[in-house]
Amino acid sequence: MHMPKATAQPGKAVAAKTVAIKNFAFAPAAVKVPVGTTVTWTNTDEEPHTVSATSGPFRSGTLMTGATYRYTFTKPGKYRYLCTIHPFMLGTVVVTQ
Ligand SMILES: [Cu+2]
Repeated sequence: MHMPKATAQPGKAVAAKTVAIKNFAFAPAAVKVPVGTTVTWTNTDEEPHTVSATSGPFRSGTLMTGATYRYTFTKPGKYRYLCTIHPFMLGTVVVTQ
């Protein structure tokens, strides 16, 4: 059986600086931005979520419906993050030089 690939593969970073939080997922789940970019997350769900780096510098606190969180990436690297309320929600920001 040949299954179609999911459109939002966490490993495939797309160029974007806005991330929606919807249906208990980050969309897109992986983004790639140049250093110095401010990334904005917006919670469009009815549930609260967080944007929390797994071993890194940013931590949004609880985002209620409609709330946004912004973080400016000043160092290149790969930043993994999750929602601490729903730890199955995973995302990645790749920051290029
Ligand atoms: Cu969540």
